[in-house]
Amino acid sequence: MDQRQLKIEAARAALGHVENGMRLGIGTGSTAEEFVRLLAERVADGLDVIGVPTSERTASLCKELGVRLATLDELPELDLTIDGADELDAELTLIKGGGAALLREKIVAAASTKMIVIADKSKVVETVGRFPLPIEVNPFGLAATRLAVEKAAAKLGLEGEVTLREKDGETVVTDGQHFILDASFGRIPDSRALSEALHAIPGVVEHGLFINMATLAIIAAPEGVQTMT
Ligand code: ABF
Repeated sequence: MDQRQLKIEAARAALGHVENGMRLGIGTGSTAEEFVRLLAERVADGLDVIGVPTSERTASLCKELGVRLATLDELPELDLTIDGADELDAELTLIKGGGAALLREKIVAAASTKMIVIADKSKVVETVGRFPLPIEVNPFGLAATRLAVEKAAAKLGLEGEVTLREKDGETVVTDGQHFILDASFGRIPDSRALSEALHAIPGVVEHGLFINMATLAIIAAPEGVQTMT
């Protein structure tokens, strides 16, 4: 079974948690997109749900496939968010933001009663941090913010390169018009301490550590689909 098929299996299992009438947060990334495709098939068959997308990219796909959307201002309380992740551990601490949508993903997840993470097994790690931690920052004072991030991490014994994300030679700009710093600190044993330290830096808008937000993870592996709570 290839990786795309695993993503589809995780997405299919998550669809089993979607009920008629639900207000859904809809994630970003290739796994979340498989979920949108399957959801759209169910919508075409009469399932009545309304979605709040976590990115412009997801909004476009939903519109193209006929999934009804609202803004988070129109629907400030959601029943369930289904989203992918770059990494997760056994406590359901996540690293997200590889797709540069972490701010909206976190706002939408925080507005949801439940959050289901869908992923293939390659994303499960013992301790998060193999995947560089995305940190969304305000463009103003970028150099000062980067320095502050490095110093805050060093106090926690974390060191590594903190690089400005670029794509095709251009700085990546998020849907919220911010930049992304990718921090290669390696394993992050105390994610809560790092989260607090990053939140204390004024130029940091948000970071990709999602702690105590996911209520269930659906993990697809060649041997079958498993859940983690
Ligand atoms: C979003 O998409 C992100 O938070 C995460 O960065 C990424 C995972 O993408 P994929 O499903 O393509 O691996 O969920």
